[in-house]
Amino acid sequence: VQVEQTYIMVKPDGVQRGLVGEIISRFERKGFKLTGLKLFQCPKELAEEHYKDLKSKSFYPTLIDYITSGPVVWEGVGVVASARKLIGSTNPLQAEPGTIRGDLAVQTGRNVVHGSDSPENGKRETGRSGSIPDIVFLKHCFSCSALWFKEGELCEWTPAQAPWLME
Ligand code: YYY
Ligand code: MG
Repeated sequence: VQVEQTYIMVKPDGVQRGLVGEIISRFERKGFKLTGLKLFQCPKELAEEHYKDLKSKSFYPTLIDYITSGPVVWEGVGVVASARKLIGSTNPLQAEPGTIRGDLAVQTGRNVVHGSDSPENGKRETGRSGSIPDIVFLKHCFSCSALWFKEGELCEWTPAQAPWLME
């Protein structure tokens, strides 16, 4: 099975509104494994690098102003696409009930959470990709740095529930 990483960020409005536990809880209950977590004040340069693909957009300056965050990383089988479904549409008014944005937000500019949009960006944002048991990969990933996590900030562990989640 292909293990992917995604970078989930509770955005500043989510932290201010006391939704960190609620949002993390949804990923925990789904069965994804937490591999890194930190509360972090995002410098402007990092926010600009993270959202560099959106630089030409009219909302870019307000987006950069808005982002200062408490990031978390999750990993699991197919976690990138699955996390995007749990999060819901970018515009919370179009997000389905039951999704994080559908349940907890009303405006695109205050949509409480970020999730990587592809395995490639999951790697760019967390510093990890590929299958965890691969020793060569582990050596590689622990020596590489990513946008949001430094070397040594991600954990390697086996959840006790693993055999009850996947056959
Ligand atoms: O991946 P996702 O967060 O769902 O949307 P993106 O298209 O990557 O945009 C990133 C971020 O920018 C979005 O979460 C809110 C903000 N934004 C905005 O303020 N106004 C828009 N029309 C589109 C996006
Ligand atoms: Mg995006």
